[in-house]
Amino acid sequence: MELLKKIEWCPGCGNFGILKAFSTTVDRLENEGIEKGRIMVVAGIGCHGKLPDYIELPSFHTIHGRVLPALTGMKLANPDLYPVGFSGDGDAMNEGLEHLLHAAKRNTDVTLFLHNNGVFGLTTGQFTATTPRGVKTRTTPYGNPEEPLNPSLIALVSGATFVARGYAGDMKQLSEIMYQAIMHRGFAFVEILQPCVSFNNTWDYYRKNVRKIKPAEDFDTAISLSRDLLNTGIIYRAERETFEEAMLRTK
Ligand SMILES: Cc1ncc(C[n+]2csc(CCOP(=O)(O)OP(=O)(O)O)c2C)c(N)n1
Ligand code: SF4
Ligand SMILES: [Mg+2]
Repeated sequence: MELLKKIEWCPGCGNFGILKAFSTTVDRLENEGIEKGRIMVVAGIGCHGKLPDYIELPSFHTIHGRVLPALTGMKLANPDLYPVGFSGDGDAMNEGLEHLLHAAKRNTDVTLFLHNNGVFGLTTGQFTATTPRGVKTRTTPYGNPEEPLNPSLIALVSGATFVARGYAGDMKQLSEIMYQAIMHRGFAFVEILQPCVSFNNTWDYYRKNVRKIKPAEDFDTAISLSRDLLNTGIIYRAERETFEEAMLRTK
């Protein structure tokens, strides 16, 4: 897929890998007969939120933390769509955390990609709910005193029927995860480990430490796989009636 205009992310940002993996996924979906007009993109506010500016797909830039309500509305209004959201750790785990819990609980048939860089990037590096303990940021100059939230674990225990963790430095694996997530029937949640070169540069750490896992065969194993923040791959998938199916059935 053609990229639309000059990209404004900092050189070396992990978002480049996410964009590349997604554009490969869209090409694959198109080759398999899913027209581009059916893939609807929604982005939150933050550096991640610029992603739709660089791809040729119908898109909607929503307010901070509200990617999931927009995706849910789109799917309800037109079940033929494949609504795909891009959110940040601040966007999804601070401002919009409640929406993640409810989308997972409902099993709404949309996909959410969470760019987890452990900081509020666009606003120049304040700590977020996923910043690891001890990390120094603009707002935690002596080190973050709080334990971080684990997005994949939260999605899992809230009822998401597809949970995966990808890494911006492994576009091949990430693109395969993205494809599987978009094709999944039900709520698909993908946390993406995304180095922010300017405010939380985790490239070296991830390069040395991320590992690949195979999907868990049961829920308890999925819980323990998701607890290790360096495990990447599809963690869990299950079948359950979706929110839209339940809504249309009860109409
Ligand atoms: C309700 C609200 N609160 C705060 C802001 C200011 N704000 C804009 S972008 C941003 C940081 C976004 O961080 P994250 O979601 O992690 O995305 P990143 O920039 O790291 O990709 C914040 C706090 C806002 N726009 N709206
Ligand atoms: S501030 Fe961080 S997340 Fe934002 S574009 Fe730069 S490197 Fe990427
Ligand atoms: Mg962030």
